[in-house]
Amino acid sequence: MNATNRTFTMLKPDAVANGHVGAILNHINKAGFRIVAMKLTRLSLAEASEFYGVHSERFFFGELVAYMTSGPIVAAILEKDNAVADFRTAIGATDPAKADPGTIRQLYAQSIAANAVHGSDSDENAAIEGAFFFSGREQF
Ligand code: 3AN
Repeated sequence: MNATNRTFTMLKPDAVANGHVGAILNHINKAGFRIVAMKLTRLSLAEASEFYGVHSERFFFGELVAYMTSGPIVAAILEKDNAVADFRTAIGATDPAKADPGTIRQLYAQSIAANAVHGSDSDENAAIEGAFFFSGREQF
């Protein structure tokens, strides 16, 4: 299957710390995504700064990097037809207060920074972000 059918996600430190990993993975599977690769890991400051480099000029960059390095995360590559767009729908708006009912962020997120999950915003970024965490032989 080619890259247009894959997206990349992270279950963020709040989701892991609050014990929501199982529920969120269940939600992801029930929404029709297959887990292609997955690991529990923790980002260093350098890794988080590189991963979020596109946001380096935004006012919230320091907070974002500090937050994303504050505890373990679950990184995963997901596969489904129309994966990037369908996963953005499944997670809901960046601000959980604005996320549609039944979305992952509405159900499990705390705030704009601690918003439970990351989802790639394009096929190109899905491929870049997946490769940031996983080699080809770690993808099933
Ligand atoms: P999304 O993750 O929905 O694509 P982006 O790309 O606008 O959202 O933002 C990237 C990440 O930066 C978000 N997931 C969020 O955790 C964080 N973020 C966005 N806006 C803010 C903000 N105003 N304050 C703190 N963190 C923010």
